[in-house]
Amino acid sequence: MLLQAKVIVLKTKNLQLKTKNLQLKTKNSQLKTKNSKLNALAGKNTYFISDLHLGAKYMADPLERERRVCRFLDSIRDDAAELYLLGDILDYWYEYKYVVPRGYIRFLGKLAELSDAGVKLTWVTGNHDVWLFDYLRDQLSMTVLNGHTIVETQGKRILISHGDDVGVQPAMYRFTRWCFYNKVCQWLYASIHPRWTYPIATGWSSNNRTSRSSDKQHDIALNAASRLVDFSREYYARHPEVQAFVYGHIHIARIDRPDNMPPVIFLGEWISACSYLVLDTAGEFSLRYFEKQ
Ligand SMILES: [Mn+2]
Repeated sequence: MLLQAKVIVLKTKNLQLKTKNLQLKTKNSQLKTKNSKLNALAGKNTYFISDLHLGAKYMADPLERERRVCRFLDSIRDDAAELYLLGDILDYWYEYKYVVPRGYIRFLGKLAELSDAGVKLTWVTGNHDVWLFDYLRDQLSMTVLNGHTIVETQGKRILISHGDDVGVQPAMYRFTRWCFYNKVCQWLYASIHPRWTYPIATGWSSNNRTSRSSDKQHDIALNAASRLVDFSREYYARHPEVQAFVYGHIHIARIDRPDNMPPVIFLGEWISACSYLVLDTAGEFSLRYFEKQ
């Protein structure tokens, strides 16, 4: 009897040891994967783009623009550790529970390729691509952020935002933005057939861009830029650990270096200029233009 009990105890102990061994092996292989991912990212740059407005009706050749964006993504694939998409990437997008809008095939495929190649993707929603929920997030294994966030990349702490959620904004704009992000409003909107909402949303988006003269648009953008610099200054006073501010939204490509504070960077747009920002491994920012003509 005693011998039998001893055998059982020994068998159980053996089983426990085997389980522990298996757990250690799994942990080891997880660490190896993590390590190899980190090694693959070492020595690579961080890229930022915004305001591609893909699919916008007012673009002369939306498909050509999408192809150009794909050529850009190809060009950074082997050199990018991270890619930040700071909003208004798609001119209109609404993810329903069971279906998603048509279009953007090449672009989304290219993002999937980058993601599979190990490039870390982060998408901050803008005022045109608010309704990005779990579909693209899961399909592209990316992080989706709503509103301004501090991120750390290349050893730098950076505040990123599309630019529509910070600084002084008109009350009407703040109210519209609140509705856009409100779960009840989203549920009500999603319950209307896209046959009705799609033309209204895309028509509104295009009207916003084409109803004002380019001079007027430029004035509005310059005002918005100075409000964003003011916001950054105030934010930096409360959070001195921030080392840069990066915004989209205003369609101006510029690096501001105000006195006694970190740089404030505006990413520009891809309707005509095709600008993007690179943060290299030395921690230097540079604004560049893709296929500049
Ligand atoms: Mn915007």
